[in-house]
Amino acid sequence: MEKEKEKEIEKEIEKEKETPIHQFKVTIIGDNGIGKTTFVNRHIQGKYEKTYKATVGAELLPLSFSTSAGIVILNVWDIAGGEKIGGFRDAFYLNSNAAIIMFDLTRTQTYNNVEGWYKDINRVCENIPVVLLGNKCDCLVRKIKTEQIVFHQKKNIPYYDVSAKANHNFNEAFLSVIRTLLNDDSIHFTIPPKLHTPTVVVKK
Ligand SMILES: Nc1nc2c(ncn2[C@@H]2O[C@H](COP(=O)(O)OP(=O)(O)OP(=O)(O)O)[C@@H](O)[C@H]2O)c(=O)[nH]1
Ligand SMILES: [Mg+2]
Repeated sequence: MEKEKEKEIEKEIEKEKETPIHQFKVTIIGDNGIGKTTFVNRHIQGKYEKTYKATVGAELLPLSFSTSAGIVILNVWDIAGGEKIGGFRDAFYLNSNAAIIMFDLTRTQTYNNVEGWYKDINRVCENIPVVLLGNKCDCLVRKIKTEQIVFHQKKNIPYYDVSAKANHNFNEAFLSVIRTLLNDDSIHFTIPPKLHTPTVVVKK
């Protein structure tokens, strides 16, 4: 009996050894107060903040995903949007493998600034893969209509309406980042990421 158990443990260890582990650095940027910190912290590994506390400088949040291509660890650098584009952020951008650019669907100016953020990160990380997210789609005061969002079409990058509060398209957004990073559109989650309970519902 003991021997059987030992064998089973050995098998498990072997299986784990065979599971590939991929690690990437992902930087999330966009104006202040658009929900970057709230969004990345929906993943249960992250801490959960209910009140708005502006990020100071940058915070690193390692998020782990179980996928058909193995374990994918995204070291997400959540960068404060408060100060003007350029300047202190360059050091945080260095060696990013992908970027998430976010804007706030309830504030038009945050969408108008997307181009600036795109240029800013491309200055440091040339031709970096980017996924564009429009956050707060749970809000009834949505100011930017779907047909007005065209930046992703110009750049040929993925776009998702998301809501950090409703967990809306969280999985889709990160799966898109992972697929882009591993250059494989067939990748899927083998275990869905554990997320904090949504606090609002998105009306379809
Ligand atoms: N309704 C709604 N509010 C949200 C959503 N996501 C974030 N918020 C709110 O927006 C505010 C700002 O969120 P943060 O995540 O701190 O914004 P940030 O982009 O990290 O801001 P900086 O750190 O200053 O760059 C907070 O009050 C959040 O509760 C969402 O999906 N829906
Ligand atoms: Mg923040």
